[in-house]
Amino acid sequence: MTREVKRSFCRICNGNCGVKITVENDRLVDIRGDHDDSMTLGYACIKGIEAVEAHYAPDRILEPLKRQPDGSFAPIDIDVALDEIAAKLQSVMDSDGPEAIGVYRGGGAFLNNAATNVSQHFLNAIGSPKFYSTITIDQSAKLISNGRLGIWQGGRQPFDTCDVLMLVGTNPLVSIQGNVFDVRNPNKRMKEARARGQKLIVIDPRHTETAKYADVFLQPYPGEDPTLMASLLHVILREGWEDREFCQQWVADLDELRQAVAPFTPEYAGRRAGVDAGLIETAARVFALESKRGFAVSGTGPDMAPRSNLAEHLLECLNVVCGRYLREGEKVGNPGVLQARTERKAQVMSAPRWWEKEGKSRFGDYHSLLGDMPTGLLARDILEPGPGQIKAFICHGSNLVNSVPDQRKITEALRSLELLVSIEPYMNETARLSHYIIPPPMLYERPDLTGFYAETMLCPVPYARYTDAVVPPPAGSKVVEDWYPFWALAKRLGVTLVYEGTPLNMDEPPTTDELLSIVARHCPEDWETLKSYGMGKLFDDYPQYVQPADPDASGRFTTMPDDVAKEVAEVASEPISPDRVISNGQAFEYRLSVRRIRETFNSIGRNLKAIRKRMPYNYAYLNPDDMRNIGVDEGDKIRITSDLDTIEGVVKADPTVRRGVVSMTHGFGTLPEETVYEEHGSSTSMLISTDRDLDVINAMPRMTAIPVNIDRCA
Ligand SMILES: Nc1nc2c(c(=O)[nH]1)N[C@H]1C(S)=C(S)[C@@H](COP(=O)(O)OP(=O)(O)OC[C@H]3O[C@@H](n4cnc5c(=O)[nH]c(N)nc54)[C@H](O)[C@@H]3O)O[C@H]1N2
Ligand SMILES: Nc1nc2c(c(=O)[nH]1)N[C@H]1C(S)=C(S)[C@@H](COP(=O)(O)OP(=O)(O)OC[C@H]3O[C@@H](n4cnc5c(=O)[nH]c(N)nc54)[C@H](O)[C@@H]3O)O[C@H]1N2
Ligand code: SF4
Ligand SMILES: [Mo]
Repeated sequence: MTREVKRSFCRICNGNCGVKITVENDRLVDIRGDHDDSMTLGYACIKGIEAVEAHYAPDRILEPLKRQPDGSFAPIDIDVALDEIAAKLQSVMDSDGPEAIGVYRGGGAFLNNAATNVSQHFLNAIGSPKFYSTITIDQSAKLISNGRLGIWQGGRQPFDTCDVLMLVGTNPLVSIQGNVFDVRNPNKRMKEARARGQKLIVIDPRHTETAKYADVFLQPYPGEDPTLMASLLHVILREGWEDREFCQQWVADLDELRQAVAPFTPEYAGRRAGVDAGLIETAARVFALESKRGFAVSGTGPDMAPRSNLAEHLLECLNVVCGRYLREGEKVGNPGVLQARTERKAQVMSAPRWWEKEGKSRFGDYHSLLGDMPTGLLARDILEPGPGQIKAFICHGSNLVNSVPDQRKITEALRSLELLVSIEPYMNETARLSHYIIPPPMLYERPDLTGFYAETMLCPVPYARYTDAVVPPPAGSKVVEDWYPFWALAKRLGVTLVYEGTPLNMDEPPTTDELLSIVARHCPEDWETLKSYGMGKLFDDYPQYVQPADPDASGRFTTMPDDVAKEVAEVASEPISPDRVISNGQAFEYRLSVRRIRETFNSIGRNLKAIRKRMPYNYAYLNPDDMRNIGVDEGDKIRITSDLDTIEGVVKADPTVRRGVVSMTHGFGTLPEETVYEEHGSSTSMLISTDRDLDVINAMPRMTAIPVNIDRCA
């Protein structure tokens, strides 16, 4: 028997925690946080530690499968499968054009550097615009806010130089969201930041793990961030706490902003959002007057609520009016290691409004956003006949049935496809609807890099690390790397795959290492040198400083363009009914609020025994006072009903949840007609319509602040 300890890093989420892995006879036997990792300092969460079970779970797929007429799956040789898939794609293209072929990039693809963009390269090669991903059901409000407001080219002030952070609807101590916090061992970084004197303002309907450290905590109803952000701006501009010099130079329309937020007094916003008006004043004071550096930033809370684009816009206006950006001569936190550096100048790029120049969706006044079609309309794009209807679809690393809102509709759409291919390691509900399943190696079975996607945003320092595969795939398995089906299909269709700008040789497949070396082509050191740093490297010998503005720099932030002004006015004219929400003509007493849990990553982890022992299903977390009102005890089963559908949940008493809110995570449940709560949990996506309540531009569905009623199951 051989037994050795190897080092690598986890890639289940963006944390990239360094790990020490015990390997016996080419099998993982133990994973733990690596205290010698200079970035993550020994941190690893339960998902990372339980990755051993994930690699050898009974529902893992180890060879390509084809669905049979009776619904069962039979093994198929990979080349035969790819021949059949290519033939079908060709016939769909011949009859309906390339736009009848779509792909989806899910979380499983994002955390795999060699394959992150390959599905998009494939669509480019065949000439189809039908690229869908999780982005437009996540935080694409941030892109729209940049697109309408403008972008400061110097970037954000680095985390460790901030004396204040305002975190709105994000819980980085659990979600490990790098764009809002330093998540390299987040608990430790939090304590360090507190010791440095960094102030923390948290706005969340739940008194979260992160909120426990807050100096100022606002606990609003979900869905009231536009009101709250407008009110914070109201106070700052009323008191003259804005950075006047910065605004004079870089903001085109401060008076329009001042006028637009005038109705949003703290008393009004407080009444509407259910928070104390005095706390709104305090939050504004701590952020704008008592601190000089730092930023306001959000997570999925505001970005999944109704009017997410407006919430995000007004939130970023806080940073604009306070001038909270890096200035000329200051050092950029992470200029990027793997990605090409961008020019950092102390000036504004005027609102680019990319979508106005991009393709439109087939439905309504919605657009693709930097190449991403709105996932809120994916089911319609599959179901509704007409030119451009999607007939064949490749799902890369996503559990669409559980993750796309409006579960019944997306399930119906996937079932109607002429061809559905899943590149997926598990027999989950989406795989079960597929005609072909192509299983890839799991994370410790392939070489990889720390994340290059949005690296300057997600990692606070310029760091990169390579890992080799730690173990081979299980003996006898026939898995292929995630990128391979795309290369092999392109070859069969007679097109060249242009990979990150580099046309690939279509005679011989590349190796994953070759692809990773293309990904790393901008690294200041060569590929072999980068690989040789076993524990990775902090590339701090190559600093970047913000350059002066161009002498004729004419870009300005636009805080109140007409579309934003119209949305603000609409919010101001809405009737206030804090404890009763009217949605599509019906009255509701509660709002379902989105949240992450430590034990699962979207739908990943539900299949593991160790996880289910701790988290048997997705609980409905309720405030004990509300439980008394409804007449339920902990452990009772309730029905949660929105204007679309009903799901079940088992109640967990949670005094950290504000009254009027039920806090529940997504990613549980299975096919709608098969769901047994005790076995699968339930899918909150069933409660979300994609036929109505979509936000402007990106068709973002209402995924939090969902009006619901609750009653006890008999
Ligand atoms: N363990 C774990 N980590 C994850 C994931 C996971 O599933 N599990 N998912 C990953 C993914 S895909 C993403 S996108 C990120 C998301 O990362 P985060 O955005 O940090 O996700 P959450 O931890 O759910 O934090 C969202 C917070 O918003 C609050 N909230 C809900 N509705 C509202 C609202 O209307 N307004 C305000 N102000 N707050 C609201 C919730 O109470 C919750 O505390 O996490 C990633 N990390
Ligand atoms: N109701 C509701 N819906 C939501 C959300 C919500 O908060 N509430 N959150 C939304 C957000 S922010 C996101 S990002 C999406 C996430 O949506 P998805 O990306 O669909 O999330 P997962 O369910 O984690 O699916 C990832 C899949 O990738 C597979 N996988 C893991 N590793 C690999 C790999 O190496 N290769 C391949 N090919 N596959 C792999 C996993 O087995 C899993 O099936 O969900 C969105 N949907
Ligand atoms: S936080 Fe957990 S899931 Fe994320 S990288 Fe670290 S160990 Fe993996
Ligand atoms: Mo996400």
